[in-house]
Formats: sequence, structure tokens, C-alpha cells
Amino acid sequence: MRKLVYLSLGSNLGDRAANLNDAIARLKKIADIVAASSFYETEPVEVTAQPWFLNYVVALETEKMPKQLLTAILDIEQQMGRRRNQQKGPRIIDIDILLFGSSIVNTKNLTIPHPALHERRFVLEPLAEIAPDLRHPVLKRSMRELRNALPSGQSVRRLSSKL
Ligand code: PH2
Ligand code: MG
Ligand code: MG
Repeated sequence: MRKLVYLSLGSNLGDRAANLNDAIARLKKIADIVAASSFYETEPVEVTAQPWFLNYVVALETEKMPKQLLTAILDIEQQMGRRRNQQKGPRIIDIDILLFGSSIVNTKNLTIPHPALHERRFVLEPLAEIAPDLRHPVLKRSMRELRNALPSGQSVRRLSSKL
């Protein structure tokens, strides 16, 4: 069964825009990209002492199962030279599964919906840009509602083009 999947992509090392473009080119080889948000320049959260990120969100369609897609994504991150040092620290590329149709997954290595989706402006601004009426399958709120409910404080700035 074909599922509509939303991914969050981020980079805060090297040529950030080139890294995001490289990642999407690689994702196109394994799935059909059906939508992409603008790029956003975003303040780092959780680990705040690191460079600002470029973040965006893409929608894709796939026949893969969640675990298969995760494996393919981890491969792409590795092929792009990602090394896992500090948790939540600087990275040339991070690709996270946000939503997988309306599936709910709770395994050791994979939680869907992404457990921090509803708290992160760097996710909800781009997600509400391309899918404002999409519903969170657990919280039963639209992405627009979740975005509007965020406390102020995480700075994100939409860039006019994809650079
Ligand atoms: N990713 C994190 C931690 N903090 N902050 C921003 N602005 N963007 C990110 O992609 C990000 C973050 C862990 O994955
Ligand atoms: Mg992440
Ligand atoms: Mg990740």
C-alpha cells in the first residue's frame, strides 16, 4: 500500500543548502517526492550552542514499510558522510520521519509520529506551509493548529527561495 510520508531535513555544517539538495536528490532515487516546503533558517533548539540550521519538510509516496524507509534514510545519511558524535549536535545532514500515513509506530529504533514534532517550530512552520490541514494521528490536531499553539521563542525565518 502506498503511503504518504512526511520527512524533516536539517543541516548546520558545511554548505547547508547544498547538503539539503544532495539529500533530496538521493531521496528521489528511492521514493516519489510529491511536495517540498521552502527552506527555513532556524535557531538551534535543545542543544543551543551550535550553528543555526537550514530546515525544511518534504512529502513523499512510498510502498516501503516504515523500517525499510528508515534503513534507506540512515544509508543516505551515512553515504553523505554523517558521523554520529554528540547527540542532537551539529550535523551535515539529518533526515527524520515525521509522519507515515496515519500509522503509529513505537519500536526501540523508531517512533512515529516523531515524538518532538509538535514542540518544534523548525518542523511545524514548514509542515504547516505544505500541509496545514494534515491531522496528527495521536494528538488529533491539524498542523496549523499545532503551529499556532507553539510558545514564542524559537526563531525561524522562511527563505524566499530554495537557494
Ligand atoms: N535538530 C536537532 C536538535 N535541534 N534545532 C534546529 N533548529 N533544527 C534541527 O534540525 C535540530 C535542532 C536534533 O535532531
Ligand atoms: Mg533530528
Ligand atoms: Mg535523525
